[in-house]
Amino acid sequence: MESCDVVLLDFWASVFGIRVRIALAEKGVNYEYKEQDLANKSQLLLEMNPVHKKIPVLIHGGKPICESNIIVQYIDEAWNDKSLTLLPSDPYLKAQARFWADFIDKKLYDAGKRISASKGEEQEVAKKEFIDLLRVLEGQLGEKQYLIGESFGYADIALIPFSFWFYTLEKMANMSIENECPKLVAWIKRCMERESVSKSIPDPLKFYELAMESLKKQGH
Ligand code: GS8
Repeated sequence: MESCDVVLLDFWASVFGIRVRIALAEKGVNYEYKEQDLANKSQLLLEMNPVHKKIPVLIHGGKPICESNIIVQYIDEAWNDKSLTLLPSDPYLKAQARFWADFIDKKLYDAGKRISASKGEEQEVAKKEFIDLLRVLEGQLGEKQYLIGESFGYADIALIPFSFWFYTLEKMANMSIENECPKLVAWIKRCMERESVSKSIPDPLKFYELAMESLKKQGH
């Protein structure tokens, strides 16, 4: 067999890696998945992403592309299929899709981490911040099927991997995201009906186990 032209350096529980897996599945790209040990980084990862030394990295024809949202945009252009584009072609809608993906990157990851890193009063504040962010995203969704319109795309791919955390955050902070943001949860269910999404997101219980293990290690 010819060696694979497309390789993904990833870590199974990474929300950023999940974005790339979804985009590749949407485009029907075959690739070799290489699980990385982030506590003991491979020579390949260090060579392919010498700046950030982080996964995900997509290697296409020997050349690396780094940063999940940039990788998703690359996939959209490199496997160009007019009937299936992840970014809208309209410049305004394209800018909107990028705006929301950027908002998710700047806010959601840290807000989620703050919930798991805190307790008591501090956790209550973190929880409120997180729900407020989800409400902003729910407002953008409005009555639409997807974040930027009626088709699944770039902004949805930026957000949907975070649903993998929800079970854990709900348990940790004793909350129900469905009660707080029912339309967003309906959107999650809609996205999960796509094979590209359901096959790319691992079982949320596995994330819970990982999170509990890491809290134990930190002596929580
Ligand atoms: C973030 C990647 C990242 O944080 C992106 O691709 O969008 N902005 C980047 N990757 C983490 C794993 S996921 O939590 C990572 O590789 N961490 C290793 C490290 O920090 O040493």
